[in-house]
Amino acid sequence: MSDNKKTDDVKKLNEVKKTGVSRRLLLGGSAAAAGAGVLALKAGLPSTPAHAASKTAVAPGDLDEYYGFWSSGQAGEVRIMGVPSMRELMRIPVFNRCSATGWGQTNESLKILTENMLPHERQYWQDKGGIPLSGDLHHPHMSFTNGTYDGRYIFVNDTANTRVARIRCDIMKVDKIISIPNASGIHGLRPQKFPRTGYVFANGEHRGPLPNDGTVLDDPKNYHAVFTAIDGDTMKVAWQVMVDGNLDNVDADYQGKYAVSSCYNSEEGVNLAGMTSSEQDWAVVFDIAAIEAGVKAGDFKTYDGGVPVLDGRKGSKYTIYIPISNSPHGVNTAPDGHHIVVNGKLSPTVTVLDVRLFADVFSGKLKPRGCVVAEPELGLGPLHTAFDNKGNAYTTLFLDSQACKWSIEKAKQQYAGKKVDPILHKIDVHYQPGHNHTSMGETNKADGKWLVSLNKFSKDRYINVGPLKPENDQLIDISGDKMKLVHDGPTFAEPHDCIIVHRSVVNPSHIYDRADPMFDDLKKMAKKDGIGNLEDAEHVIRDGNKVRVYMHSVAPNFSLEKFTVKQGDEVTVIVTNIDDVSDLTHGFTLDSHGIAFEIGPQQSASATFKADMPGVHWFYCQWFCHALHMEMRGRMIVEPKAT
Ligand code: RUQ
Ligand code: CUA
Repeated sequence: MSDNKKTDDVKKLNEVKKTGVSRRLLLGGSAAAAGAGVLALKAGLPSTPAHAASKTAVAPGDLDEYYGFWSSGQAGEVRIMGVPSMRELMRIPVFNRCSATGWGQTNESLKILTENMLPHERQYWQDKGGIPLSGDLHHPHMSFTNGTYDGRYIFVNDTANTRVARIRCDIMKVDKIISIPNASGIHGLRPQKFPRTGYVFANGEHRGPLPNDGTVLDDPKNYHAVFTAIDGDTMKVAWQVMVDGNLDNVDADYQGKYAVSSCYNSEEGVNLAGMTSSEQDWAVVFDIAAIEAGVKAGDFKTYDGGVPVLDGRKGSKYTIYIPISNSPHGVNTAPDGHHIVVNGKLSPTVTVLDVRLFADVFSGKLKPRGCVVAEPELGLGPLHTAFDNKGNAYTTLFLDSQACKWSIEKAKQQYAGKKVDPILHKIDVHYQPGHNHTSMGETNKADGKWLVSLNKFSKDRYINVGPLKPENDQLIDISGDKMKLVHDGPTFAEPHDCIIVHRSVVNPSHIYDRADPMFDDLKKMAKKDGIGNLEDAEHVIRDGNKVRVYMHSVAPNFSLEKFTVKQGDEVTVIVTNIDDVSDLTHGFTLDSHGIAFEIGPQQSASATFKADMPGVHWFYCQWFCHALHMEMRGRMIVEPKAT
């Protein structure tokens, strides 16, 4: 580098410091191009916060301000999006099998997928030859500390197989999956917001017999839905509460005292005195301290899994049932910390509860509906509500295909008898929105910049791709008085829900940490095989008809260019990527054996298979890692069985 060039770069860096434009713009670009980039960004990116949200285009080389964590419904994975660009950045396999990363196939992922299975699931898994169960992932939510995201974990539910999984945000991979006993169809899921997560609350949507062992069959009167609190640190079920009705969605308060679930009841007149109407549905409030005291006092039964199940049916001291009109759906706590919105679904209204009044309902001082402080009529099919930092709420109207912005305060005034209209603005979305979400909107750091509407139908918004159409995720600028639709983004099946997290909260690592406990099993195995260090392993260890093949990868080589086994051997290949450069991922694919997995920088991964075909089988690196990537391969030689 010439001295002149150096001085130029220093000048530019100083300018960047002043303008706040990313240093990355300068790397690799010519002086002129970089200078022009700085000017263009200066012109196009007003720095006042009031206008910041109107800039939707994220220029090449520039970074998004938010991470979006998107569920993928029946595709079973989580997707990381950039907001506001709406670019898909990464996929995190969870309840699916992933051909790119080897999820559902490496020994490490199989352990996570299977170690906490319930016995019947394990049986089913084995009967299917170890193929991962399908998944239906609806609700991704980050762990909280003091009412806002803390960047540790994302928790997700699987409605299809009654599971809850946890994603480590430092490496963006799943580290725990548990099956929830005694419940069916884990649907609504939210972490405790305060003081921290803490509990992860999960709703069992379907009602079933307890225990579900064949003693009760076609007798729906004896079916129950079960609410579950999972310890987010240990990923063990802490306790469960049996309720009346079917549970749908859930949210937690900002005080750490309550969880609130929407609850619809298809039953008529089940064992409940004082029920005013057979069609009446509820919001159920769970008193966390009372439940914990009940567990301590032994006021529970155990069924599957030995976890305490408390009786929280109507009239119990653990719950209150607040009557809500027909079939409520989403439950959303406002960032003001006091209001909880229960969305009417079949009713055109949303019901606003005030958390501060719950204690009086529990004590009997107030009637259950005494904690209702507003019930505005918004339009047809209100499903979910999101919030800004100015006291406004944004509700999806499924049947009207609209987003409705309304004022919580005005809705309260209207409920108190004043003649005001709480609705501030409506816009069309395309089409039939389910969930919506605002930037940081489920935390006490809601910032009122962006709203995403997750629409279930795209219909005519994209060129036709056949009978199965994508869903349509729309980005709406909410920084002004009026909502402004600024982006359409197609998505594959089927983002039910998302969260939008400021990037300052999330700090993933670039490479794996060799000291990470995730490698402990492999280290132990290597040690047993007399190998001191996975990193410099080039070993083929025979143990009866089991063979363990240790190698490392370093661009563009595997440390073993061939290894030899016998037909019928059970072979485990363990690869450690000793490259320590960001983005230098290798892979191990074994031809015609269904084996392919990712090995990130400084990661170890392994897979086990049967070498039942005699002959020569090539293995190769499937991530383009180097100019000589194509040459990064080797041979497995399988000697035929002696006849
Ligand atoms: S629910 S479309 Cu599965 Cu989140 Cu409301
Ligand atoms: Cu290593 Cu391609």
